[in-house]
Amino acid sequence: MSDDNDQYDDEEDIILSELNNEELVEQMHDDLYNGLKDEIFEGTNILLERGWGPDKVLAEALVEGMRIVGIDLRDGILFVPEVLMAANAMKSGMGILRPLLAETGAETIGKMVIGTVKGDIHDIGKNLVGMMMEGAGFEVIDLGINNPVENYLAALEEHKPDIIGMSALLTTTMPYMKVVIDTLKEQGLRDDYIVLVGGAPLNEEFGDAIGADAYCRDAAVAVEMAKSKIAEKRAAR
Ligand code: B1M
Repeated sequence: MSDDNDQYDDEEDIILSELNNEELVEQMHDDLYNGLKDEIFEGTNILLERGWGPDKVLAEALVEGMRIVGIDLRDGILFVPEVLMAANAMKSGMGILRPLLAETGAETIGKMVIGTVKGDIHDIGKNLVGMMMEGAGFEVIDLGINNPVENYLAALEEHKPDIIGMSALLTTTMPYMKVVIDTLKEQGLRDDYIVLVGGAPLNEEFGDAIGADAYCRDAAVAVEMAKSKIAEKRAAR
């Protein structure tokens, strides 16, 4: 067997369960980078078995790994197909964490319709927000990706939520959030709902400028904001 093959065998021989937590998290960042779905699934389970909370696994192993992927995509080191594989790998870990995060919520404290806006197919952050909201006791109706304003309107009619959540990851799609808010205003519906927006390219100033109730930096902020805005609204009634 050649040296090259020996090296390959060494790489194949990593046994995730034999790594300590720090090594395992680092390995998971690499596995996420390389789009290794099964390894992410296994690593997620190992960390949970070792007593890590689902929120810690999510933040330290998955979200941090995805942040590294994002930097290399930006710098032209990774390309879309590789990033898609990384996103798929992340989803295999999220599939395990979703019910665990949801378990902590006792009763429904409000209802949210959430979707990624028209032209945008990024859904990892939105899904995280949905999971964390479910975990906090909200009922979440997920509209998926690429939603024109009609989808939001139909969902409001059907589900009568307290909150509309919109996600956008592209500078080219974030202005569409204003289209949705303006349509709500035109139809006299704006004040019936709390509108929360989020996504990496947004900021608080943008949220204010388009007339949202709040910009949410991350999923944890989304949960806190949802709770406080609902409490405010109920107190005002
Ligand atoms: Co895209 N992509 N992508 N991508 N992608 C970004 C966003 C980008 C910043 C990468 C880069 O250049 N560094 C860049 C946007 C640049 C810009 O607009 N200025 C970019 C680009 C350019 C593109 C394409 C145009 C690439 C191309 O085709 N040339 C293309 C666009 C397709 C389209 O949408 N029409 C594209 C495609 C893709 C993939 C399909 C390959 C894949 C998406 C897979 C999927 O989502 N299923 C992908 C990915 C994975 C990324 C990066 C690497 C990671 C995004 C992510 O999942 N982050 C991203 C780089 C980056 O952001 N670092 C990038 C992890 C996630 C947990 O964070 O989504 O920010 P985030 O969500 C957070 C908060 O923002 C907040 O809470 C979440 C959890 O804490 N939040 C909300 C989000 N939504 C919220 C909603 C709320 C509240 C809070 O409502 C209440």
